[in-house]
Amino acid sequence: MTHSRKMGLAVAQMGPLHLADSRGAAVARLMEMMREAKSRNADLVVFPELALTTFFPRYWMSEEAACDAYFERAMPNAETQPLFDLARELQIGFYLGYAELTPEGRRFNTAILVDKGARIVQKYRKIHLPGHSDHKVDAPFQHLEKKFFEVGDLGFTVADAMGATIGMCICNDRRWPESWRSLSLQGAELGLVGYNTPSWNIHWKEPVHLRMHTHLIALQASAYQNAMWIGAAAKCGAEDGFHMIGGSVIVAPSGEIAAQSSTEEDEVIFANIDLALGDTFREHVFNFAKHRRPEHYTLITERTGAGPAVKGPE
Ligand code: ING
Repeated sequence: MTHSRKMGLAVAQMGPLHLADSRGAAVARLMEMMREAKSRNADLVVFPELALTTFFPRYWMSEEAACDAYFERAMPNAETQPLFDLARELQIGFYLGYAELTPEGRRFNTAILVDKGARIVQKYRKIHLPGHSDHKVDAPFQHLEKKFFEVGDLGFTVADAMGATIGMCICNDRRWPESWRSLSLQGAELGLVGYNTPSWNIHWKEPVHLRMHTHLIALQASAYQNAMWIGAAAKCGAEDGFHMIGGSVIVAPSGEIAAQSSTEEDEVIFANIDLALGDTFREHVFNFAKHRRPEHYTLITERTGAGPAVKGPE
């Protein structure tokens, strides 16, 4: 075991943000949790995906209407500057998810990593966009991420900040092993992810407990298979009646859950993580350089959907 490399990691879970809630109200709640995270001696606090507004892709509207109501044209901006100022005052870094409208008019589901000096050190734009772009008029709600967002164009990247090599992804990305492996192949030892996960499946009668089950196994498996700590922050509870799961967690490189939320409200969870724990897994069982065989993995990047069987040697 290498010498310990401790870091205070907080995950700030948000309860519902309703249509009627202003960005100012959202930021005030984020600031309150940032203060609590600091009081727990956190170096970094993870906020959810789309943390400034309700999960608006559940509603059918034009892209223009969505942009006017839910997208940020700059970051920081007037509403979020107080959060950046507080981060600098408290000397704490943070991950923040929000809807990004670029000066060129492009729309992304975005997350940023901000360091203790309130400098944006990394930006990530969501690559795996779930849902649909058509209006499902008979569905109880929509999931229009494919309508409102472009596929992220920044790839999966890592940054060295707060004493760790940190990778980011967003929500549905956490269900795809390619996301986390792309980060761990760059040395990420801590992965951050915000999410908004409806508890109700509009496609088939999925038992509701499975939403939590698949959420947790995706994160626990990914942390273990990539020898990384993962901090995952939910926005959850019933937003204007539309329920989303909680289950914010801090997962260790062993795959064990080090901390988990127990409410569907604003709740800060914390763990004093030892980044050195991942070193052991990277040195032995997941020593990529020693054990991986990419020459046998080509299907993973050659194919998008499943295709015909690859015949073995006759
Ligand atoms: N939400 C959900 C998520 O991946 C989803 C969508 C839920 C897809 C369950 C598949 C299964 O957690 C977002 N925002 O991606």
